[in-house]
Amino acid sequence: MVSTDLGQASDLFWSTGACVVRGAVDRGTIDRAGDAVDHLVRAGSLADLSTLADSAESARFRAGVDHWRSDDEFKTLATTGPLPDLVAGVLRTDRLWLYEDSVLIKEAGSSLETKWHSDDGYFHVEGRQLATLWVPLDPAPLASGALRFLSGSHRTTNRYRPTLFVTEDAIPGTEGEMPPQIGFDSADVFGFGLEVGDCTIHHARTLHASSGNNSGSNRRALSIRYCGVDSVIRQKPGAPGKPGLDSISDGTPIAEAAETLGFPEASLGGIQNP
Ligand SMILES: O=C(O)CCC(=O)C(=O)O
Repeated sequence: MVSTDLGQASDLFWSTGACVVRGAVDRGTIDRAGDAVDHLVRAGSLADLSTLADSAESARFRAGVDHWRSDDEFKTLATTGPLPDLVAGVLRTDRLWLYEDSVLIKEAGSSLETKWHSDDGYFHVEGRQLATLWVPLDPAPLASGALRFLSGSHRTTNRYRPTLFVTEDAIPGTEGEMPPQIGFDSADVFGFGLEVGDCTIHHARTLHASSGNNSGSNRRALSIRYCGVDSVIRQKPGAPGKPGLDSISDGTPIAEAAETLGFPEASLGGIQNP
């Protein structure tokens, strides 16, 4: 059982598009996630995003996606224990499905920024209750590349085109407006320096970005994307696919689609919803 003021976090999330929850992820969960991530690194299973930006620097930005499909530890972390409870509490949903997990390691000294983008262009779902949980596995001051958010951007009616993440180039074949690139010192941009045990949760439509890692230590993070009960399938041309998606019609509620897609439903209940 985790005690944290999820009510306040939820209010912040719905008013600004993102929130921080401090001290809510226990050491055991962090250690298990850290071991699982280190295993991926040792196995050479992560992609090198730095190559997309033609970066020759020795510090790299490495990432991977959908580890839960091949490693039960990632599935357990994403669907049981404190992580899904925090997201369900903030989204105010009594059912929650895992859409995708990602591992993001920005090595110390990597100058690669994560460019401003919103997640919903990459997701084949739509709805109000869509969020990404970002959990650092190492201390993550803003200088290490903890996320920055554009306040209120989750309320936009714009649909942003997914990009290559570390460059402003759009993924070929995708649709939408190009996301604006915003200075980190702009008045509407906010972010949180994070300790191990803290996490941020942002709405799928919130514009967000991160700096290079100027902190002197590697920044490992787990990013987990979830759908609440009001989500429906909406295919986005050109966005990275998911197995089984072709057999599902747009508008199918997530509770129905999840069975065909194999998206696991989280076990909720460790934290009281606000
Ligand atoms: O870790 C990063 O630099 C970016 C992560 C991100 O944009 C996300 O998880 O949605």
